[in-house]
Parts: sequence; structure tokens; C-alpha cells
Amino acid sequence: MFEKILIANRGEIALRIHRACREMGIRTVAIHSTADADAMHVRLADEAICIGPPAPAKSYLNAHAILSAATISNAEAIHPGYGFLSENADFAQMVEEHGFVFIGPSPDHIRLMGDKIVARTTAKEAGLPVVPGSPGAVESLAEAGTIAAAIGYPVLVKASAGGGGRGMRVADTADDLQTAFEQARKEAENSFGNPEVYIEKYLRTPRHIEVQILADAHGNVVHLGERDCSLQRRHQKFLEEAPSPALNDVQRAEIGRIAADAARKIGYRSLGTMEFLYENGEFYFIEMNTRLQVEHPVTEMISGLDLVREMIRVAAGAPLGFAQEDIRFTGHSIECRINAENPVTFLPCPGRVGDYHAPGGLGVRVDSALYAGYTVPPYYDSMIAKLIVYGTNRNECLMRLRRALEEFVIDGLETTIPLHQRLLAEPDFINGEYDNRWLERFVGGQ
Ligand code: MV4
Repeated sequence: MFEKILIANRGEIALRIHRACREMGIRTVAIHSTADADAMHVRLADEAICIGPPAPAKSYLNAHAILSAATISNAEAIHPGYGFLSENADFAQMVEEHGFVFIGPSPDHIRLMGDKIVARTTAKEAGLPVVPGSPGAVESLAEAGTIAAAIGYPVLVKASAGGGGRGMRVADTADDLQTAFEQARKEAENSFGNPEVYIEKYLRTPRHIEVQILADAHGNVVHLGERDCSLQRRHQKFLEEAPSPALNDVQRAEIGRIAADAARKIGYRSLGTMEFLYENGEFYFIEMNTRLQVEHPVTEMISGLDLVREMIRVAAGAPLGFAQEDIRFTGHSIECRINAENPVTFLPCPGRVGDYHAPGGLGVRVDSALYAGYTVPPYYDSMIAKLIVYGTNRNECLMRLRRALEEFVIDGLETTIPLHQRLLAEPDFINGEYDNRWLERFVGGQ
């Protein structure tokens, strides 16, 4: 096992990784920008190295500075967390070329899934159901028209370099296709420097259901069940739960098995997530995330596994210590993302935390790097805490979550806690009846 790991991230996820390392007897190296000298991840780590000024491009995205920090601290491996360089294949390759272990999949697998057209083709060949759509890139408006007519309107034009919603345009009818095609290409070019697009049938009321998989370097693959991440706003997830209230145990086992088989077929190693749209009882693969995800804790709560520990173990070459039949899912877990932002306008609201009190008690977990007196810097993501609750069933989980939200004190900042409290009083949410556009309607209609 590794003796020392460099954590190439900040905030709650840097703490989460540090905690797994600590329990495994692995020493940790924190990196930080000048804006984060007082950050909790710097305080907890065994060593900390300042790698640059506040702007992410000059610090947390600065591959050369991070590799220098790994070299001078004698780290053996680098964990990228989520965001920043976590899905940058060139970075993963540089890490390996410098003789460190990248705690994640191979650079080739990151690259494969980073191109959404290649990901779609690969998924299809590996036996996953995909949304009806173009066989590859769509080069011209004429070609777009032929494909759209064949699959039927409405269609969605998507950027091949996209993901997360940018460079996406809906065409409800043939009259909208030209605008959708041109706008999607333009946005793709501006956002990613790559205008390539593809077309899918547009599903109007799907749920976003993702399957967690874990693979070692010896061909062993398991799935760890699904998460329902349908509650999003502007492509930002707001609340996630496991298991999905929309699936039964048979559907769960089926989609899990299909996802694990596909991961095995493509020779994947590490943690990974296959994203599906689910509508009218059918699953459709849309993308694969090749990183540790923000919402991984809900899977940990219902499976009893430490996903970060497992991710580190398989990166070190260790075989999985369990088979699919050994994994038991019990109870229900929900994660609320708490952001430092105005709950009505959603504008970020950084600043100094006054009193701080995190909830606790049975089944309550808070992953956060906040402390009383800490100043949330304006340069990074506005997520300041994750409240993760476990219950033996969904109803117990909801009751406990309401209680925990009531206990949470974060003075000095505006947060999304009041919006979570309103959501938890909504009959649709309580009944598990929501799709991927439900939250936008709820927030827009206030
Ligand atoms: C779709 C879709 C409907 N039909 N694809 C949004 C981000 C990217 N990961 C894929 N997305 C979507 N792809 C087809 N063929 C609707 C969305 C979508 C969405 C998906 C999940 C959760 C929230 C969403 C919000 C808007 C659009």
C-alpha cells in the first residue's frame, strides 16, 4: 500500500480523502492556493504545500505545480477528487509519466468517456441501451434533418465535448432544427473549442439514475447500486438519494448487472458511474463519469463500504475483497447539497462564517470543511457542506433529515438550507414522484 498520497483538491472532498488515508495509515500531502492558507484541508494534512495564487488555473488546475509538489514531498500517488483535474486525461498521463500513481482510471479510459460520441458508441458495443440517435457525429444540417426525421421529433442536439448540459439544444419540430443545430455547434465551439455535435431523441420526463461501479486491475467488477439524481437546477444537482424511489429490486439488480458487465468488457479500473435516463420503465445510457462523485456518500451509507478506501486499494493493485453476492444494500440515504448562495436568486454568497453548528445523532453525517470563523473564498465552487442522512427506510430518512436540517447552524452566510426544508415538505418529493425538470418548476414557481 502507498505510504504517502498527495490530495490534489480542496474543501470537503480533500477532507474526505484525507480521512480515508488516515484510517489506512497513509500520510497525506495537501496542496492549496494562497486563498486557502487557512482552509481545513491544509490544517488536517500531514504536510501542506502552497502551489499558487487563488485563480484555479494558477493553482488547483496547474498540473506542473502539482507534480512539483508531489516530487518534493515524495508522494507515491495523487488523488484528484472531483472537478478540477479529475477527468483530465492529459493530467492523468503526466502523473504516470512522472512515476506517480493516478488514483483513478487509466488515461485512455478517461479520454474514451470524455468524448461523448465515443462514449455512446463504446457503451452500445458493450451492451448498454442508449437513447435512439445518430450513429456518430452529425456534420451538416442536411444530415441532421435525415436523422431527426428517422428517430422522430423532439430531438436533442448535444456537443460531443459536452456533458453537464452545455452545448445542448432541443428541436421540437423540423422548423426548430436549423437553429438548434447551429446554436449547439456555436456553443460547443465557444465552450470547448470543438463544434462536433450528435443527435438523440429528446426524452421529456426522464429521471436521472446513475449506477456506481467499482473495478480492480484484475478484471473483478461489482456494482454498488444506483442513485437518483433527478433533482437538479441548471445542471447542478441539489439532492441525491439511494436507492431510487422509482425502481424495484429486480430492476435494480438488472441495471446494476448490465453496468458492471459493460465496465468489465471495456477493461475499466477504479470507481466509475454510468449515467442513465429512465423513462417509462426503460433505461438509456447517456454518459460515464470516470471520477469519485460528490454524491458517493449515499452509496456508502446503504452499502457500508468506504468508496475512497476501495478506490485507493484498487489503484495500488489490490484485488477487490468481496464479490457482488457479498454486497448487501440496506435502508435509505439522502444527501442535501448545502451551498453558500441566495436560496431565491442562487447567486453565490461567500463570506465569513459566524457561529457554526453541525447536526449529529444517529444516522447523520456531515461532510464539510467549514468551521466557525472561516471565510468562504469567492474563487471556488459554492458548495460548503453535504448533509447525508441514513434511515432504515425512506420515511425514517426523511424524518431524520428534517430534524437534522433544523439543527444546522451556519451564521453569516445565506445557504440553500431553507430551500431543502421547503422541498422536504412537498408532497411530490415525499411520494418520490419527481423527474429531471421537477426542481426547476418548483423553484421557478415560487
Ligand atoms: C438528455 C435529456 C433528454 N433526452 N438526453 C443534461 C446533462 C447531460 N448530462 C444530459 N442531459 C440531458 N440529456 C436526452 N436524449 C435531458 C437532459 C437533462 C437532464 C438530465 C438529467 C438531469 C437533469 C437534466 C436537466 C435538463 C436536461
